[in-house]
Amino acid sequence: MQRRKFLKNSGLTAAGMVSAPLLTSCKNETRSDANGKIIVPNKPIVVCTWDFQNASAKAWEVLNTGGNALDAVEQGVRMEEADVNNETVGKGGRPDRDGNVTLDACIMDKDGNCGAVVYLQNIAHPISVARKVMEETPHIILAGKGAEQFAYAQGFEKEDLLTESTKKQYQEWLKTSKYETPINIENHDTIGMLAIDEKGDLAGACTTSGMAYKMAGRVGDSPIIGAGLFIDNEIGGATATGVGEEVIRTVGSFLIVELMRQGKSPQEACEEGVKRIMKKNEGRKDFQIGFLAINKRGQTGAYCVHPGFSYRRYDQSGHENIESDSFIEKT
Ligand code: SD4
Repeated sequence: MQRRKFLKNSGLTAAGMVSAPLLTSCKNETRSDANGKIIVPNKPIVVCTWDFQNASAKAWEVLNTGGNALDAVEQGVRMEEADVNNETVGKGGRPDRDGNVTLDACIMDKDGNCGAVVYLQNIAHPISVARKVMEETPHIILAGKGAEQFAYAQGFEKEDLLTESTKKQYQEWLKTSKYETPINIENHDTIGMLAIDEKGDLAGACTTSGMAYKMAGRVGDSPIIGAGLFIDNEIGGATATGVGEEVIRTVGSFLIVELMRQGKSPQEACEEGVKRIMKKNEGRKDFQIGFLAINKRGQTGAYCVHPGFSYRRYDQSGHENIESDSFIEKT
């Protein structure tokens, strides 16, 4: 049902959107593809992993007032980094097995510029530090203490990221100290966000506290360009959530963008991405991966291993939470 709804919506034309409540003043230019078929890009548009309403609304606000995609994704995901009730991203994220909250994030723009921070401590907004790495340094990834020092030099404040709630949960966890990768943590998890602005340019951001109770020093897919996030302004973008080790093994987001380059729709590309992972893990059902993709025309798609993953989409027609189809069927 959800899938059909998605397919129907992905075919919306600009004319079909005119009566929608969130209509913007932007003009969707009409172009044709190689076969002469008329293309009406759906823009601006923003999508994010899971049902992060506040984050996507913030990004939409930026896009809907003429802001660019890069600012939209940064401002959008910052909402989740700041929300202490979200225990998988930013401040209030669950710690590693030593009790330290270590954050990973990356950002990528229309020109292929990118920045990332890994194993960052004491800073609530890793996405903004990642953007600074992209814009203010000759590097792409800064890690650990170096990233933290760089953040202070850029004016970021030191903050304790552990909350009463996550401290309590950690103390409880210590009783068994068992590392598990639960499926659909809290039903909202790492946030990956993809946007196309009024000019038709893409950007993406991904930010997380990683897998709870991971080994000290562990870095997942989320800050790795090509794994947790990839943007190609000619083709589209993709982002991932779930067990990062599996996403890295297939360079998931890059794979999905390349599959779209070869002509697959975002939906088909996400499905193929998950299938590649499952092929390497035959018989395993103990982990979740969710992929989300958008193409240059503003068509979107998502696919996951276990039922339960969804994504929120904001465009001129309004906004909705779209349930993703899954490799393992709903029972
Ligand atoms: C990671 N992909 O660190 C992230 C975390 C995540 O469900 O998305 N968890 O592997």
